[in-house]
Amino acid sequence: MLRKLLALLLVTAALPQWTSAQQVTDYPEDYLSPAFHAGRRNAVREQMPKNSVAIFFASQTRNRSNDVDFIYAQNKNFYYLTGLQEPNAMLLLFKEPVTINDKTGTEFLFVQPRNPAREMWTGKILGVDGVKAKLQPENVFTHEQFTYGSFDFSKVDSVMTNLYNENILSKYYGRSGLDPLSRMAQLVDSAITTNKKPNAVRTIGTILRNLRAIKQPEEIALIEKAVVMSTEGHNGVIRAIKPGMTEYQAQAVMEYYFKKNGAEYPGYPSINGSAENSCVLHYETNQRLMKDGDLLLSDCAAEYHGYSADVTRTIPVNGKFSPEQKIIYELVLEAQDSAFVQCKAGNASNEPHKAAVRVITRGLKQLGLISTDAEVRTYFPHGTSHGLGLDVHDPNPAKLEPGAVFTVEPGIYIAPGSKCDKKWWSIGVRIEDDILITPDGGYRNLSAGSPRTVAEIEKMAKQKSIFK
Ligand SMILES: [Mn+2]
Repeated sequence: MLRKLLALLLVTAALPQWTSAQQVTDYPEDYLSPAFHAGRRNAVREQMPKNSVAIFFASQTRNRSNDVDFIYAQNKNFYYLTGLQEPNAMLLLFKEPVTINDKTGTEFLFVQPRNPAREMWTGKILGVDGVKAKLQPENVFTHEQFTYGSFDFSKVDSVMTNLYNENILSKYYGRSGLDPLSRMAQLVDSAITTNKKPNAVRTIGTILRNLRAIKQPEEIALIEKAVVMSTEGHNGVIRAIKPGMTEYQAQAVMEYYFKKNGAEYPGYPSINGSAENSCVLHYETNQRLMKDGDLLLSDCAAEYHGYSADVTRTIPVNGKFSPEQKIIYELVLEAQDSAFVQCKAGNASNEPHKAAVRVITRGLKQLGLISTDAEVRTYFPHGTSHGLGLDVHDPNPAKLEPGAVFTVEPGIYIAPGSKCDKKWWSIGVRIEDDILITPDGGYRNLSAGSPRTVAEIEKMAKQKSIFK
């Protein structure tokens, strides 16, 4: 009996501990505020040319198969400017005030109307009143209220539209024309054409890129939360991993921590590549059985309220690096450390990359893996940094300044069959951290909560795991 009780106690102790450190109310409340979005709209408008209008479309739903859609993902520029997480919507931002449907102003948001029958299946639609109350834009209408002639384009010299990935209107008016967003795009197009200004469509991408490259304090707070969820996941995997686990089980451990902490999604498909798969930069299959002596390259991070982290750790499956793995690992680590030194305001944003390349080139030459500088790209074929924010690959300023958030992620990948001694084969190493440039002339490593050195990783690998 006592033994049974003891066993029960042990089982109970091993269960995951549920806490709500992130959340004390029924629903999360730490979203970006209406004032944040209003501030971003003002910042866009300030940079728009005279007599211009900027048009932003919400993302549409996308079908996965039969009657099942992909999980909805809002267009990030639209989210940045509105906070709205629904399809079938359009934002018009005017440089100067205009009158639409008897309302005069510079901001007009058209949204999908309430639909009780549909809401019973797929959840609440905010509708005009809900959007007004929750997001507080200047003027809100249903998308049905956007009709041809509802406003006069003749005073508009330039139409600036969407996105830095999808910056052409034709992307929309080439569609079926049946959904509300497509219809709105057609009406905008007709209005522009009627106005006989066929060359007046410009991209708004540059303005958005420049604004999004420097993060506001509210954004940094959300990125930090996503990063902490991610480092907790990496630490969970370092403790849990052992020979006989599969790559997808390592992924399950990782994503358990994301969900436990309130992340809506992974920020990108989780990359869990062991042995030869560690040499595939964006390996997402995650199907292999991991063995004694393998390395696991785990590039995984959480997304929280639209903001993504991006963290990579490379760890030995059996808890201890082999001599060859350690040599390559510590070369990548040295490259990352020397890249960190270049993370300061005023530096060009490619300085960290140059520093990392210098270290890896020198190291691979010393090991006899390459003989010329140019060959470094054989084993280190990617850049060291990209911006991080609403997109996992977010804009980064050309010159670093306070508020810039970006990755530092050098790597070395020696695939089987590489022209070198076989002892190096199947060693793929990337170490990736998330850096914030601070006003004091330095930086903060937001992902410092997960170990990077060989000694620290091997020590953590010996710690208890709820999954072992
Ligand atoms: Mn990255």
